[in-house]
Amino acid sequence: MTTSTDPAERVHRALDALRIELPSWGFADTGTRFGKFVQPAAAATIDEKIADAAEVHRLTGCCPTMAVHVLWDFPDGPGDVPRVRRLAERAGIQIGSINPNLFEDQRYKHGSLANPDADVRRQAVAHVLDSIAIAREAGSRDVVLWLADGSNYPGTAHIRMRRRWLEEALQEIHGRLSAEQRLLIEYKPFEPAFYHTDIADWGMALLLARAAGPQARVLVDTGHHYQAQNIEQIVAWLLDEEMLGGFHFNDRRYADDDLTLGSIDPYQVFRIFHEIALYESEHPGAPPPAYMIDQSHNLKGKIEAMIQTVQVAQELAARAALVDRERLRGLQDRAALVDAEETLRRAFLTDVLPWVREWRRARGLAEDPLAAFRETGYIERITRERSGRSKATSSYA
Ligand code: RM4
Ligand code: MN
Ligand code: MN
Repeated sequence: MTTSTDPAERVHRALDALRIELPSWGFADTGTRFGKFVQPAAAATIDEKIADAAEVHRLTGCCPTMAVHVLWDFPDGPGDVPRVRRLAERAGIQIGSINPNLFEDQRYKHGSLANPDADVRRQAVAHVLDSIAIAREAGSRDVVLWLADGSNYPGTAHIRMRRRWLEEALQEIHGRLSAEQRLLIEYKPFEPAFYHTDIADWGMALLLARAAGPQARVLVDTGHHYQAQNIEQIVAWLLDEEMLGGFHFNDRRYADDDLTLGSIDPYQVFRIFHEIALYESEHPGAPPPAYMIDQSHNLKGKIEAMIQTVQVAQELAARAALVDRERLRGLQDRAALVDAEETLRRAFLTDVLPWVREWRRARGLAEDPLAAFRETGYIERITRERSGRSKATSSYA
């Protein structure tokens, strides 16, 4: 298929197609297991998180949805959903993916959906079923499952039995999805479990998604890999299997650090976007993966960090759109190694900012969203409004 050679047009098209979901927990005070540095402007309620996410969307034009964490954002259960849904819509955004919480309750000490105790498994399933009901009520498509399940000491868990229990639970959960809903299964190699994790990598997540049913897909959190893992290859394989559901964007230097996307290895993010762009050019009409940010900044200003992350994603997706894929294909076939690599690298090194700015202007957006945010006085206003009032705990760390 022929692709435009005009770089501006390629960039504009890529940006038109890119939607990025913001995490509600990214606007709240979070920390590490050693402590929390609170920010007076941090959001404490779902109302405040919606206001902050809407502000990011207003400035960037590409973040129309906000992911929620059931326990932190709907502590009173489904009853609050219609109000929150209306609130989001009035603010110009929508409720995005729904994240059940299967890791905080004391009963999950030895796992949730893979717990050896059938009662605990039933309670965990019930929570996910409630979350599916919340998703339906909220008008959101994706339910994202991340499990802390695992064990800490060799010999203490029956690894294969836990897999069976997990499969059974996922099948039951899948059976409750409505036709337009999806179940996204997230993997993570370790932490909080330090000996074995029940869904430790993309292969396990893929097998479980297949066992769960046709509306289940794999979610790739970019921070949930070991140091040397080739994430773009995982992405390419999942695309090839039609099993890539979406992403949690962040970067990592050591483990699950939740650093800003592309702050450590922007080339990695570019290569991921390239694999997706390549696949999409070969499969026109294929549904795009859900792009979600999963970062909770302990030290950076939360809204600024989100705007910065969105910009990084846009710039790297724009660069990936510039790869001359037809030429690359020919070079690969001839094993023209240096020229093939240079084709990729040159696109990565292209300064796309002028075209990104042009795109923003053409869509009535601020050319420099971060500068525009600082001019609004929003942060000063919420700092005044929010400081001093007592904060309900609204996130995990
Ligand atoms: C995990 C994972 C999940 C997130 C939890 C709180 O590390 O990234 O996506 O929901 O943290
Ligand atoms: Mn995640
Ligand atoms: Mn994580």
